[in-house]
Amino acid sequence: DFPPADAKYHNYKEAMAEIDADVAAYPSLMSKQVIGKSYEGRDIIAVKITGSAKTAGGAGTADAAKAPAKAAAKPEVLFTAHQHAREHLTVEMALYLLKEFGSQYGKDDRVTKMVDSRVIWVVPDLNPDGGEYDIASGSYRSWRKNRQPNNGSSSRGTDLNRNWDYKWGCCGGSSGSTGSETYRGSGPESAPEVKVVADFVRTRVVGGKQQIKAAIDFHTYSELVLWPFGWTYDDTAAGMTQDERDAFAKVGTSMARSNGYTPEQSSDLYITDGTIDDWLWGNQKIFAYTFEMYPSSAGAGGFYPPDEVIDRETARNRDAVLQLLENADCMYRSIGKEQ
Ligand code: 0X9
Ligand code: CA
Ligand code: ZN
Repeated sequence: DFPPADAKYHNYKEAMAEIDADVAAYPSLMSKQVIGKSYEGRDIIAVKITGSAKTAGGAGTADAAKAPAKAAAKPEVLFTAHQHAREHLTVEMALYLLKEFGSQYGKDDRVTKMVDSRVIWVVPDLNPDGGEYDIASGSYRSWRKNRQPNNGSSSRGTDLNRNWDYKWGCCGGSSGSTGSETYRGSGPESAPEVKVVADFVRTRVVGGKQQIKAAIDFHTYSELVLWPFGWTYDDTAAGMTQDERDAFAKVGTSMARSNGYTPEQSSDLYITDGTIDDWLWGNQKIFAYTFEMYPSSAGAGGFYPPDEVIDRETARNRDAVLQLLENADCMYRSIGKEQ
């Protein structure tokens, strides 16, 4: 388990219990679904959050009554956490979002409006096996990958954030060696955890249209707001027009102003291939960001900041998350090109 000094962090069982308690406390807003299983058989779950209030053009409005088939669907937004085992603060971020959306609904205007007008998906733990392995001995192991064995190797694990099916292994931003911290796996989506979440995202294509419009994948650390692409240094490329890049940068920079992070294209950090945000954008046209949370440096706690910072460092992203939700219906509005 977590060392006693960090007992406020939630291990897998505690996180699941907390989520069940939130769903039980706010049954009209939240529901939980098991979207699949990790390599070792742990449930990977998604929590759906949305209010019942009618929104413009939605079911129940005059427009909808006249043409029910054309009732506007609520834009959907996805928040994911814990691809990397040792980045435990990201699970706390997901738990914070559930608590905040549940407890502030009907109290805070921005939260109420977004919960009513969006469908919010939270996948709080993409790598439960790695997370549990990292804390199992009672002292941190600095584990990053999942816990899947590799054929012909004694080294376990795939880096989930190099295993997504977009330009997988294309560009020197991952490794083909099983022992590497950035091992990309034997093929795209070879990690069951990535397959489960990618399949879930694909189920949100309804009538040929991806319902999820925007996303944040939480990591630690460095205090960054990152946008695609990671596979190329170029700002624009096949699959990224100037307007798309500008909308990414505009909303990303504005989110970063609110939390004090540094905004940049993900390849400004280093080249990566097979990451979730490149796949969500390149394959699904979802405006996907990566947040690297607290701290800013290794010296300030690295992957293991003390549990005393959890409340402050999760609430720090409240405004940024609301900003993404508010922009999700039309990201191009941010650059004055509503379409
Ligand atoms: O290397 C990663 O996967 C991320 N950093 S971490 O320290 N959390 O491992 C950064 C990924 C940046 N690139 C993209 N988001 N594409
Ligand atoms: Ca402590
Ligand atoms: Zn990470």
